[in-house]
Amino acid sequence: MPIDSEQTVCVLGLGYIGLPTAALIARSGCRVTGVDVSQQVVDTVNSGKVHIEEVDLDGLVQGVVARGSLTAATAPLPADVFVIAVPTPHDEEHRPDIGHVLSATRAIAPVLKAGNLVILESTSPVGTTEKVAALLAELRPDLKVPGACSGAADIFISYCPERVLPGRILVELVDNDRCIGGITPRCARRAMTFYRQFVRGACITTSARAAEMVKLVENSYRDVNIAFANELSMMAEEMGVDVWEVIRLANRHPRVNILQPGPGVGGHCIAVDPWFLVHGAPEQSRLIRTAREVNIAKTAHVIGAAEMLVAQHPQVRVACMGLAFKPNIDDFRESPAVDVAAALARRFGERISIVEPFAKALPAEFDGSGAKLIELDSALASCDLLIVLVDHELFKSIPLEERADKIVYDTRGLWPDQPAAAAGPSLSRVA
Ligand code: SAJ
Repeated sequence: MPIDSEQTVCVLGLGYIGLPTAALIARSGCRVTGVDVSQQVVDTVNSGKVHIEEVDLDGLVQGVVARGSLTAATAPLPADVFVIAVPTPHDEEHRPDIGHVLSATRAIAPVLKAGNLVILESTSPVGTTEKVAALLAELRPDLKVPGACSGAADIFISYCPERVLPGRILVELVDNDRCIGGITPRCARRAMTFYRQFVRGACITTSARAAEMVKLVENSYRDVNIAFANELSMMAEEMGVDVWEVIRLANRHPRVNILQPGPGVGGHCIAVDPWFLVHGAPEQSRLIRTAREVNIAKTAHVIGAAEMLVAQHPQVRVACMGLAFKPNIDDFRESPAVDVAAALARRFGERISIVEPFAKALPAEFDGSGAKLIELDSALASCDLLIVLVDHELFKSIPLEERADKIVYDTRGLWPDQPAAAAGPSLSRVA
């Protein structure tokens, strides 16, 4: 479905969501300006290149830039549609910071015209879209802004969160259902018309506040369920039971589907978004807050257990297997695997080696520690204690004969056939 070729779109924020979104809309036949505060990002995109790793994104961006459908700039130009996809971080006390959303709103205010559609896509605390509307009403008293005027408004303002999985972003941006919340029902319908032009999934309208909460609920749901698995893993370790077997067997019940324990929850969404909900209703969000605390505690638990194991085997070289925040990707930010491996490297220095097939060099957390990045084959040859932190396919495929006599602390349940007898303390294969 090609977009109306006259339609112009301005996407603010050229990060993991903004750039793929801008490129997809451009591919659909629209003229897109991608806006980013970083001149370096703007120059990279304008040269047809990408500054982030995502499957097939490089070819797509190269094509739409070459055709002139996507251009990057450091400030917004007048357009029919503005899509805000900037980061919403939180401070040390987990208070959400919508400063970038408000800056982007200030940046588009001078170029807004009657008939324009403004869409917020950034994960945001409930009520943020209303704040965007209030700010626009303040900055542009000449425009009738929805929610701040009586009768038909001059512009449309909606909230539509992305829900794509890193590594599948281009597929999921098109195929996933979209939940579209308007400041008014008219705003939601206008945004739905826009998304229907390049989304194959269902587009469902609601209020802006509900759509904001939907996004936060999705990631909190996953966080709570991972916390359940992580809590089970610590309980099973205490009781001397193999948690992987317990989960495998419990999941044979037709209505039970327990997720997998690990060294904690990483990434930029699941470990962050629940705090937005907790902050919005602190008294009522006991379960969600506790789940966050359980998942944070799991990383500390793994660090303690791994340190104990390494200390108990003073002559043995140690390999930490994986640094990414989840399998088969090269993203090492917000990764519990990095937290665990870096803690070991700081304490045990040169005894620690890191195997990470997706890394060319160790991240800054390892600077000065003495730990080294080594190939899998040299780790298997030189290290007798393996600490599995990421379930990369490459690690899964290591046959039993290459690891049967190793001591293994497997935080991901990667090798169910690992003989427990080879493990020394009760930690082996217990996450
Ligand atoms: N994890 C476990 N056990 C599991 C599943 C995951 O420990 O059984 C860990 C992973 O190892 C990782 C973390 O959770 O450290 C998060 O990984 P993920 O694959 O669950 O999710 P993300 O962060 O890559 O993407 C999530 C997705 N949200 C949901 O699945 C509800 C994605 O659809 C969202 O678009 C994305 O957050 C986002 O941008 O909000």
